[in-house]
Amino acid sequence: MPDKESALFVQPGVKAIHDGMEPTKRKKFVKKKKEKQDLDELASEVREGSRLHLAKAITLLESSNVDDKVEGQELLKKLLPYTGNSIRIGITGVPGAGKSTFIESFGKMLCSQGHKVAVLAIDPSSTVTGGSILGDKTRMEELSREKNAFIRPSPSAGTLGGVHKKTRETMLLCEAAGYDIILIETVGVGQSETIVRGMVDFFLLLVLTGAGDELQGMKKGIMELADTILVHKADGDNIRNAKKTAAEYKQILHLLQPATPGWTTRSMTASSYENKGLDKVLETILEFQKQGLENGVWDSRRSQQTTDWFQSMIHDHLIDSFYGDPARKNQVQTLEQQILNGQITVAQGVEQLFPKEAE
Ligand SMILES: Nc1nc2c(ncn2[C@@H]2O[C@H](COP(=O)(O)OP(=O)(O)OP(=O)(O)O)[C@@H](O)[C@H]2O)c(=O)[nH]1
Ligand SMILES: [Mg+2]
Repeated sequence: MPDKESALFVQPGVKAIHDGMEPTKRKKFVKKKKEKQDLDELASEVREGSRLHLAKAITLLESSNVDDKVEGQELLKKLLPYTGNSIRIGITGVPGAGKSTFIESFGKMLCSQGHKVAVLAIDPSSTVTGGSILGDKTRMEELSREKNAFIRPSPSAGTLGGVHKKTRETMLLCEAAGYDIILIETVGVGQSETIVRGMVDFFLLLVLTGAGDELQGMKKGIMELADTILVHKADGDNIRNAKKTAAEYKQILHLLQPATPGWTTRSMTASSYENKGLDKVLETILEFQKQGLENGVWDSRRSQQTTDWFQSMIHDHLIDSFYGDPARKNQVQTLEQQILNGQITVAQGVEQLFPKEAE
């Protein structure tokens, strides 16, 4: 042993914890029981119609945090028995067609008749810019003051597919909260209207006058998604033109495939500024619902939509789990190069990714 004075001398330690204090057990992270109760509480607050709690619940479902995701789904499961009791209406049209203004006027009319109205939006631009709904919030100012209205901006993050999933879940929460009319606004560009068609009962297409050329240019595909085409801004000098345009649409609609079996797509005019024609729109929607419930189209469409939703989530999950593995990504890149170099065929590349189980 080196001399005590030597720098190499090591003082023999004391047999105790470093500071001589009693050791304390490290607390393991215990998930609080309380959270489960909170979820029940949140569910019942949502059901009682608290807008604050509804917003909280939606935020939970939109969260990308792993724990939140589990809780969000648990909450949704609790509320599932109370969903489905609304009329889900999709509203589309080119930018500036007046969708938000229509929703404001139509929503106010519905509230005044005792309905509870939830407004959601799928806005492809907001997934990029982070929210053009800001303008809508001011545009729907009067509706947002109604105690029977709930306006939720579109989730601003994620892919269109992700936004669509969140909007569906939000819709279910709103139903559990007692909203009997759900209005979903989407801009009539890109794929968003197909996505919205896949989650609503009734699809309304807002168009403007100017007929002729515009009508020619209008994508047949969008018209074939609509249950009603509404020539909007039918006020002032525009009334005559709007009526003419509506008649022209009617002619064209005869030649198209209807969006809903057994329902002839209607064409009508309205003005949100003057609150004209809005009652007719509601009347049409109610007639559509009545007919759909009678002939079974209403329920079968909803079942189909849920099945499609499930399938598309499986699809998303497969893609995510496949590309989520960095080794996979590298392998794909290497194979891609080999394919481009002519070393292997495309089919061989795929086979290497998914080798057949040995028999
Ligand atoms: N004359 C007339 N103008 C209207 C009517 N409704 C809306 N507008 C006007 O049309 C413009 C566009 O209205 P918005 O409600 O923002 O249209 P939008 O379709 O929601 O537009 P985006 O959300 O940008 O796609 C605004 O300047 C409105 O004031 C209407 O009934 N009559
Ligand atoms: Mg708008």
